[in-house]
Amino acid sequence: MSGAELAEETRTLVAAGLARLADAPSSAEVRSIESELLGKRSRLTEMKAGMRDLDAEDRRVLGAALNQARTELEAAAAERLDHLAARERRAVLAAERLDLTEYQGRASTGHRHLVTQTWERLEDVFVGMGFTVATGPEVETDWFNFEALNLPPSHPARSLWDTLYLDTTDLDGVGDQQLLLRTHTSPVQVRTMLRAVREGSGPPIYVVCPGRAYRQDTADATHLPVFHQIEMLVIDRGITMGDLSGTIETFTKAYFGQELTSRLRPSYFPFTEPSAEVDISQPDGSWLEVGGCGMVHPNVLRAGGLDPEEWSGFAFGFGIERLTMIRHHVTDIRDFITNDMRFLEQF
Ligand code: FA5
Repeated sequence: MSGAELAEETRTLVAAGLARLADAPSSAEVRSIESELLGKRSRLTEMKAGMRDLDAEDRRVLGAALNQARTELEAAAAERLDHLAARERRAVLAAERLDLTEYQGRASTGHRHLVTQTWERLEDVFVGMGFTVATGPEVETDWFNFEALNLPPSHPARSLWDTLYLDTTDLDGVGDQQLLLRTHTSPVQVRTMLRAVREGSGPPIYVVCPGRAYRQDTADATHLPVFHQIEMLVIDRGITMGDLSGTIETFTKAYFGQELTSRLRPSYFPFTEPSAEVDISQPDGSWLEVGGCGMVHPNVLRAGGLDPEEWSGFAFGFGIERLTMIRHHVTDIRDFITNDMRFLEQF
């Protein structure tokens, strides 16, 4: 074959190669076409090797054609690789794209968080039952959180609450008071008694105290390190355990409806005697613990400035998140704090 004929063949090979490269669906395919066309065993390499048998003029014509073929095919392969890389990048970006317009045009007023809604509903239910609402600080003294609740410093039951203590060494004016983040809303019991005595407004005392509590608990399906409780305190003359269980059952029906019921399981809290754990029935027949309760211990009445011979009372402390979980069939308490709109919008 003459140099001109061979050069013609290179142009046919290049045209076919360019068409295949333009359609190659992936970068792997581009590389395989490239090696098929330009590699050691390709027709173009074979032609190059055969050049030594040609005369000078044919060799020049074929040499130029082979150079041209290699340049064109390599450029086309590089261009196709660039194109595919850009397309893959676009696909990744499209897959990771967040559609922020999803929330455009919707009512943007928002609404109260489900736990806040429960907090407010609970206040409504208890106010409807004749209670007033009291509050206390989230940063507490060791005395209110523990000692006044019949838990002196060395009491082993302190380990029931994994407490977050505050380092007060650099806080002028605090003195040697040990400050902590309250582990429950029970310190409000003693604060309320002392205030009632100081102001001459009671007893009788019928209050509920909702608020935040803190523990070194690791988050799991039923625990958070920061959560909410609602405390109830009743102090009057001749209060019995029957009043306590009756109040809890009245509350259960008022808050959850007639079909749910409560039960008390004997338990231990240093600030109540006797003490019980409160469970509420679930629609599937199981029971979920929502809090603790009991008759106010005489030492707690004394810390609150009241005479245990004259006054008696009961108290309970419920987890607000747990009550919310039962009422709204939430199975993982962590859903309350992850701020996933798909969860929040349901309530
Ligand atoms: C108390 O905190 C007692 N102060 C309750 C009490 C009050 C007893 C008055 C007697 C008289 P306890 O540690 O069991 O008890 O917590 C009460 C409820 O708070 C639990 O049943 C649960 O509903 C809720 N709770 C406790 N820890 C967590 C937590 N880490 N995350 C979410 N809820 C919690």
